[in-house]
Amino acid sequence: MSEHQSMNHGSNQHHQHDHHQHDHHQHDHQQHVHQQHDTHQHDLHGHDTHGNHGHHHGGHGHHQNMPGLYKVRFEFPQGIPNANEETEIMIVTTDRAGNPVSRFKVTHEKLIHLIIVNHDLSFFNHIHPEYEGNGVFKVKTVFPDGGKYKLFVDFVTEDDVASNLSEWVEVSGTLAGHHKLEPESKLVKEVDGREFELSLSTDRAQSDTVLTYTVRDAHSKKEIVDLEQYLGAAGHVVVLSADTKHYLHVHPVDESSKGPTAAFATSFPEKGIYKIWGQFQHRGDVLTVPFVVEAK
Ligand SMILES: [Cu+2]
Repeated sequence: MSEHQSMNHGSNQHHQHDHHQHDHHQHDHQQHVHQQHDTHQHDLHGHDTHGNHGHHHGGHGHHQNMPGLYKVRFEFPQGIPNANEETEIMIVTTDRAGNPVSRFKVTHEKLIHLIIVNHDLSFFNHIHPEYEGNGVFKVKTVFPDGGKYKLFVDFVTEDDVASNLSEWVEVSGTLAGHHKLEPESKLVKEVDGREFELSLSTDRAQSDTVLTYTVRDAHSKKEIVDLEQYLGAAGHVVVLSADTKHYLHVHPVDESSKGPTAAFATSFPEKGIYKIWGQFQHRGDVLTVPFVVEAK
């Protein structure tokens, strides 16, 4: 299967959201904490048995950690979505009492960020739904195949609670094959004429890890030094564990870097396979760069 990717993204602060709940591991430079809650308690999130990993929060915010304060519901006004058709997604945010969330803060140039992946992480989409009022956002997108997709939203409210909420949804249509994620031995990839090389300061789980991308022209191999800001930062990185349990949204150490390198500080919450999507902008092109690594 080809790598389906699309890209729009926004984000503008040093922070990252790990989608997992229970962890006592915090980076010392990180003050800002996030509400994390999976709307589906049956899956691997949330209050499960996976002890010691989880949320790593980057950045300079002052967000509070108030798990379960907000909830999200994903709806399809036109009914069950079909593969390859334009589909409207409605995102309904509420507090615990069911009242709409209304006071959103702009983060990374947007009120809300939606990441969509499929079951085997071969599909990745990062889009920005429009606010309709009353806690409701809408966006149109296309799911390329039938099957399960996981939707993640990131938003921050004016009470400085950062939420990352997710849910699996089902799309009808022909299923694509399931491909097992295999870690790549060589972390070099060409995307749209640019070559990205990824290096990890360590591949150890539960350690501080710096992901450093080096960007070159794919043909001349000349280093690229005119990366553009992409929604307010040098780049954006989403890290997802193969089982989708751990979701991290990571922003660069130096937000104003123009290349040839862009570094992102994170931590793999536990051993296992992760897919990492870096998103960059160069000469007007948004480039989404996937890599698969194993944290040991
Ligand atoms: Cu975004």
